[in-house]
Amino acid sequence: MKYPLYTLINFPFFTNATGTLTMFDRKNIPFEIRRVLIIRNIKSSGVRGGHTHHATHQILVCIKGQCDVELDNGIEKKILTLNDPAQGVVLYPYVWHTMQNFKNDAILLVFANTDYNEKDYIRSYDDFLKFVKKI
Ligand code: T46
Repeated sequence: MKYPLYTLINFPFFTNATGTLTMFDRKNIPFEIRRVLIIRNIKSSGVRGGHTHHATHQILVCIKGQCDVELDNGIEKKILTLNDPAQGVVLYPYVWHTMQNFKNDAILLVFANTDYNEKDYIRSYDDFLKFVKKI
């Protein structure tokens, strides 16, 4: 396997009497950010993702509510529950990822290291399995 199945990043946070501030700084982000996405208004029965990328690295953070992310490198699978705005999961290329079981008006924040390009996506699971055999 060229990439790990996933990596978790713990971001620093600071709580005082009036609230909590979480810092996403370049010391903790292992790539240069080219895009930031927010995914919100997600139906609890919704399923997002269901694809992978040729080149894009991303960090997925559930900044409100909760969701499950299933990670699959064609050999190994892992389901992580995300519900901590100070914890991000790195989504590597050629790791199929699917987000579901959204709770409490979940909001996802995603950092990506590429410009948007639909050609970078693999949206067919069968194609994904063919690619992972080659890398
Ligand atoms: C991912 C997960 C974690 C754009 O126009 N620009 C963009 O930068 C992106 C990411 C998407 N779009 C358009 C393409 C689709 O018409 O927004 C629409 C929804 O995209 P998608 O169905 O890919 O959304 P998700 O939530 O399934 O996946 C997103 C990211 O696309 C993807 O990179 O890994 O979040």
